[in-house]
Amino acid sequence: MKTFEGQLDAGGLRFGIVVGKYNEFVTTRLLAGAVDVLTKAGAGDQAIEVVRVPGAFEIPLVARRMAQSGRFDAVVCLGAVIRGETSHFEYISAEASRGIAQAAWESNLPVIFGVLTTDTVEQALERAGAPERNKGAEAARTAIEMANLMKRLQARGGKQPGRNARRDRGRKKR
Ligand code: INI
Repeated sequence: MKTFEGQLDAGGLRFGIVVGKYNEFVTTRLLAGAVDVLTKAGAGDQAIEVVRVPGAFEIPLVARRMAQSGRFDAVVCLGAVIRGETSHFEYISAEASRGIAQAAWESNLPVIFGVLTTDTVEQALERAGAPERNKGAEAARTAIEMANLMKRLQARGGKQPGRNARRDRGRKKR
């Protein structure tokens, strides 16, 4: 039986990070956690590019653009959506998660969900603290593992779905 798994070695890999500025007191900690993991795993400073967006709702558009640029091996999405008094929370968190997943599908690249969705500020801070509980650090580890896994699967050969696989599905081959 053959088993494929991605290693936690970021050497030679390039990463895009999209981070929301909303609830910045949380997202700066997520960003620090992610950069720390990437750097310690061997990613050079030049191999990491950070783009700041207003809030979690804006993350998918930029994540997709970065993922489709061909300049990265994975894109890490970081944000903090904290439940308030209104249903705004539901819309933003649903769109962020759906859009991030879609960005991965449409670009055929790992686009990692590192967006906190919590009821309280305390819960958000708890998940943006120490490295072992930091959602940004976790997302970065996932990005490294997935980038390496995708490279392995690519090296194994076989037909890779194109960037526009979803659009092309059902189209007649000429
Ligand atoms: N954006 C967040 O990232 N987190 C939140 O908790 C949040 N809340 O609660 O409103 C939030 N709102 C802004 C949103 O992401 C967009 O930037 C805004 O709606 C403009 O499109």
